[in-house]
Amino acid sequence: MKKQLLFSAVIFLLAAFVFTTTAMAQEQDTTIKEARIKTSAVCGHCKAKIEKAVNKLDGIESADLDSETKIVTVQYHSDVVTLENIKLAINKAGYDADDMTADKDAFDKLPKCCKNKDEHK
Ligand SMILES: [Cu+2]
Repeated sequence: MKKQLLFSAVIFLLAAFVFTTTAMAQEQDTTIKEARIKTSAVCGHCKAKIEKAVNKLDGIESADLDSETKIVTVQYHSDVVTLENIKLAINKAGYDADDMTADKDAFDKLPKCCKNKDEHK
């Protein structure tokens, strides 16, 4: 009878271990978040530049800018990189990101066609 009890305890501990490990693995997945950021992109050149700037950051799964809406969809690990960091990277590339405006020096260095953000709204 005592042996059976011990056996049950071992099974219980094993089950608890497997459950905890699975729960932890799932918890890691939930750190991936998706953000949609409105940018001041104008042309294909802008799209490439913004995607490159975002992808350069640590913790980015993917970045894809929609040429029609100028919205960049970013999948990122929220435990590695913050939404604000992503927007700052876009600002530093010379573009607005939602309510955060482009870095002035970076914007001034953009090719002329890429500065027509008001005409393309
Ligand atoms: Cu452009």
